[in-house]
Amino acid sequence: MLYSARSTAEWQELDRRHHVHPFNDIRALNRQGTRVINRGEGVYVWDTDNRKILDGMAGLWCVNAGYGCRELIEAAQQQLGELAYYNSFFQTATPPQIELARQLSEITPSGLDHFFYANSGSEANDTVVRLVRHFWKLQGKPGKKVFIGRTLGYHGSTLAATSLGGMAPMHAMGDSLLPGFEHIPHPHWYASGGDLDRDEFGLRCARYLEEKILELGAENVAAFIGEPIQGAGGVIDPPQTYWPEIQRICRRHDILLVADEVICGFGRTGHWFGSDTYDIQPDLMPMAKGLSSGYMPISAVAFNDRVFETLNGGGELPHGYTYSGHPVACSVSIANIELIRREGLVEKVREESGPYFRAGLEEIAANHPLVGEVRGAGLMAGLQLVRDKAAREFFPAEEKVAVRCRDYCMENGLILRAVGNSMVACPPLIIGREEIDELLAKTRDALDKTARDFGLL
Ligand code: PXG
Repeated sequence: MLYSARSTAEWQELDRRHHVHPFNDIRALNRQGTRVINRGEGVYVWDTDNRKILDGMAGLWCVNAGYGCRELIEAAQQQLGELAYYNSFFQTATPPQIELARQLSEITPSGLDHFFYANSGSEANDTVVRLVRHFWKLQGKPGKKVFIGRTLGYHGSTLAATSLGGMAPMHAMGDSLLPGFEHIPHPHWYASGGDLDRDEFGLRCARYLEEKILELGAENVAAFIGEPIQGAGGVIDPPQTYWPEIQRICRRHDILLVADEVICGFGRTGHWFGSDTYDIQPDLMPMAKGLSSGYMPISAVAFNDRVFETLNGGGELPHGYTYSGHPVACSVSIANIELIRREGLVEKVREESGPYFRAGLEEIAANHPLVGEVRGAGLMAGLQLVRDKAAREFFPAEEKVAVRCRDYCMENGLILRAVGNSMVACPPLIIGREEIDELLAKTRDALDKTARDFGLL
């Protein structure tokens, strides 16, 4: 095995000294010591103490094909041997770039047939911001610049992506909220629905968009961006009334609609894209993560004809990255899409594993004092932890109830995420029934231990 000569303690010490971790309280992490992961197979990863852990988060919402997938590995090896790199800047292209775009046009919602490549979800969303503003200028409406996103939306960590997102601590860090970005409330019915039923609440939340557009003036608004289901915000699945109304409002005011598919894309919700699950017809669609199952960094933005033709008529497009459409990442993505198709993973998630997983979570929730709500679609789920189910009373943030539960999961050999007061799960799409059973049993045990700690059991 590569790099296996050091002990866990040695890795931890070097990590402390030299490696700055993203999204961490670094001092707290250093006190505790990093868990060093060095192997993966199927839905499991192993750490340097040889502990086997069920990865209920598919890495970071991305390893949809599972670990150790031969054909993805071989696609990378073969492409590295044939042509490790070439750019697409100077009237050149590579076959994997072209073939991947062709295959994407077959699986993305109809009308989205043109693709620009980048290397991460953040870069895809920066691309959206630059190209959408460019689009409106070319349309003769240079005033249309403002982007409207949502609270608890997550679109990445570059400056523009941070601004599109609605994560307050990220905005606060180094004044990262750029001018020209606005946010409306996210549609979490269980937390904020009050006396409205789910569908009424969905309409209410969508109409915040219209109010915001009227406040700003439609002549100043470029686009609305939203994840079909908000992932990093805690798997917030909107009421069925929400997206149709958002779409109607965007069309009515000639605002571009951007569906951020970085998490929802490539089968996660039981359809190829979250936009299929919610019947959204976006103008632009950023995607990443599941595009290559996380095996290589790659992202893309899909455009419809209107956006594409307008950009085409605009002379030189002064935008791009050295690694836009990296041939190795494109080859791996092609192999990944072929695998998803051949194995029928999207249909499996929709008809078998997704409903089985959901039924298991619903059963836990029905009998557990700590779980107020199950959210999500397909193999993407959020469990809302509550202090009092009947009164729908939440825990105060400082009690860190979900972090406690997450730590019990890890003691059980299961990785789940804690987001606010919710537990979040997003296992590889190849997960089988027995592995789902294991995930559910370990989750239930961790919930029991947490409930005992908080006096609920
Ligand atoms: N859009 C969405 C919807 C995402 O979930 C990004 C864009 C940015 O992608 P990159 O590749 O630039 O990271 C994401 C990323 C979490 C967590 O804690 C989620 C993400 C990234 C890091 C942490 O849930 N999602």
